[in-house]
Amino acid sequence: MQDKKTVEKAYQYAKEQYAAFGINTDEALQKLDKINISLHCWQTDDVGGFETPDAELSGDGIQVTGNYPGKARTIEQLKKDIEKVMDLLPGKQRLNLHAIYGDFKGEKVERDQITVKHFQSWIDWAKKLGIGLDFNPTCFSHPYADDGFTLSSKNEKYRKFWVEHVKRTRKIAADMGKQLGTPAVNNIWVPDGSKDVPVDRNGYRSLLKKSLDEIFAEEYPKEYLKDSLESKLFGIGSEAMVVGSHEFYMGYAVTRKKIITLDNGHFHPTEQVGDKISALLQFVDELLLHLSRGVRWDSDHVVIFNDEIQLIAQETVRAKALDRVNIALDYFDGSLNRIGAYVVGARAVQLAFLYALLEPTELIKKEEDEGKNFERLALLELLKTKPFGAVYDYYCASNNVPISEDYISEIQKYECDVLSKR
Ligand code: RNT
Ligand code: ZN
Repeated sequence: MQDKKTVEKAYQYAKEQYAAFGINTDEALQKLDKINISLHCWQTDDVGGFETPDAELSGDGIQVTGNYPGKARTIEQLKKDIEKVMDLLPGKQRLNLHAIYGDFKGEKVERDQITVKHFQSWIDWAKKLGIGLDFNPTCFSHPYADDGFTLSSKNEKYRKFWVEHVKRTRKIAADMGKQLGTPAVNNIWVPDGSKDVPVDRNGYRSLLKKSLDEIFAEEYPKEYLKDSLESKLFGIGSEAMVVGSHEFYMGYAVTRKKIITLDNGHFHPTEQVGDKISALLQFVDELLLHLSRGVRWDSDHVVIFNDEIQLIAQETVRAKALDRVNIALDYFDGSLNRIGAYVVGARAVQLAFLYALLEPTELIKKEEDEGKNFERLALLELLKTKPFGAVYDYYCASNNVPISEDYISEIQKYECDVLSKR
């Protein structure tokens, strides 16, 4: 068990260390506290959803591996899990729902028929917790997506079906935003693509553009709804071509004033998503981050405090863009305690943003502007061993959430008392 007095002492030391660089740790924590991470509901149940009891994925682009016991099988279980996660995190977070997580009460509701009534119990719950909601159409795990195309489908019946689905998700998200007093981001990701070399890339892309224009024909107030678009380089079953590539959505978002989603598992491994932030922010108002961890061909491992996440956080903070960058998690790993997966990932994101907020950027920039490259490198290296962990521990202590390794035993207890009984 961590002792609060020791944490306090370590914080005082850390405070002095950062003050020597002109950084005020209290102010950094105040800024960190304003960051609300949108927790993806789908790590609780391996992207199953509640359309039918015990819904299973139909293997069309989203694949989860692992069979760790205790996944959420009902809305009540999911809520309980998310509440537990939130209890183990300092600060206030949001919840990110997918359309297949509606409260359908055992009824079969087609995706082109969903309305806000299927999400009202979520909204009521979010209101009770004082949190915001975000939303996503689910254009996968469905027979009409089995051939690999949804919004860019050449089958007009299917294309229309998906257009209607996405239109409805925007309406529902706007309602969530209105009722909760914080805009809901509705993020559109479609798996559309082909396993082998197509010859009509152009045809598919013009269909996707047409569908999106139909979907966005209706305007909603910005205070209720924010629309975002997520690209991908390749996926399982779409190795040769993804219709919604980065260039496609970048062009679309810039011309239509939409938000670009950057999922850091969706780019070539040598590309740095952190580098894209200041580039895109010159042309779009906002970004949405889907923080993830790509490993070889998989884009969805649990986030850890690695170089990639650090650069993303640094570049957001350095660009003074915390109010223009929406932050969400996106990974699914069924091979470990799922509550643990959230807490490790969300804390890694908080640590990365804290690390960035504790950077004396102006000081380093001065060296950079004067061409003092050694001094810049030295400062960046020195920061790596400064006691930012002590600052984070103090943040946890002042939020009355488990400090440092104490969350491990809390999660073990939850597994024993709750998860193992499912
Ligand atoms: C898939 C995308 C997308 C999904 C979620 C479930 O590659 O990253 O964001 O993970 O919609
Ligand atoms: Zn994503």
